[in-house]
Amino acid sequence: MSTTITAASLQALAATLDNAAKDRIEIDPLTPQHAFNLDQAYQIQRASIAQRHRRGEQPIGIKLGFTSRAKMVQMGVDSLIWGLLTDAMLRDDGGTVDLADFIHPRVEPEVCFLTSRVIDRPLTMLEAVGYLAAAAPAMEIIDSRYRNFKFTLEDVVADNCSSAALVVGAFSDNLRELVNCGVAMRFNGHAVQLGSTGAILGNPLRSVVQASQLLSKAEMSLPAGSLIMAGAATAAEALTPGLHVATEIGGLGQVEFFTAAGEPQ
Ligand code: OOG
Ligand code: MG
Repeated sequence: MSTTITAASLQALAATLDNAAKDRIEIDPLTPQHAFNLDQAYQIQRASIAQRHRRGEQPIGIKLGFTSRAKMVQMGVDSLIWGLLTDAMLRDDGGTVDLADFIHPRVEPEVCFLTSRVIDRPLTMLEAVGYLAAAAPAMEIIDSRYRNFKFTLEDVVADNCSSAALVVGAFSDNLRELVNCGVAMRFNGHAVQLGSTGAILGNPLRSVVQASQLLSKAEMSLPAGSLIMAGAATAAEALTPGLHVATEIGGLGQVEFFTAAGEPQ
């Protein structure tokens, strides 16, 4: 896409997305009005996360998106994407998630890695395990700022890949046997999504390899002790009040939360 969008416009779009997330107000997709390319979409994403950092939020890691066919098919987007996580997005395992924090939240089952060393170059599959301390069952709550969760690749990247919140279960050092583990996400005890960790790029460790390549291309590094959300193993499910939401991953255990409909602030 050829474009003449200015740095000032990129900043303005970042502010629009940051405000939409902060005030929980859905907006129309940006690309029909503003022609920006994928590189510029990442610039908008970085600028909108910089606003969060200015408000005191701390970086905690990164997330990958569209690492499974199930998600690509659900959202109609077929490229791997990545976004930035902050501490304000963390919710407690076993705790209550207030749906008033979101516009139209959905939940998806993921694997979360904890890094043990700084990642500052592209890693191979063989090297990846050596950069990780642990893995945990996790869920991501996504909340596109765009009306009806409808967006182009550039739109969703600018919107920090729909990141809204994450719940991470207990970490274990079982890193080598994650290739084909059963994944079950349940609402009030009923399975709503069933799948396998193999749906995540064939092996969720491949998300770490991909993350290292994306970081390197962006000339960024990831400190030791960071989280890497590997991407959803299945399609996402809409959240409603009064749910007990649990995800069980074979070999990693369970992560859970409850939903409540609080009053919007
Ligand atoms: C974009 C985020 C995709 C994943 O795990 O695939 C994602 C979206 O679905 O709105 O987080
Ligand atoms: Mg996700």
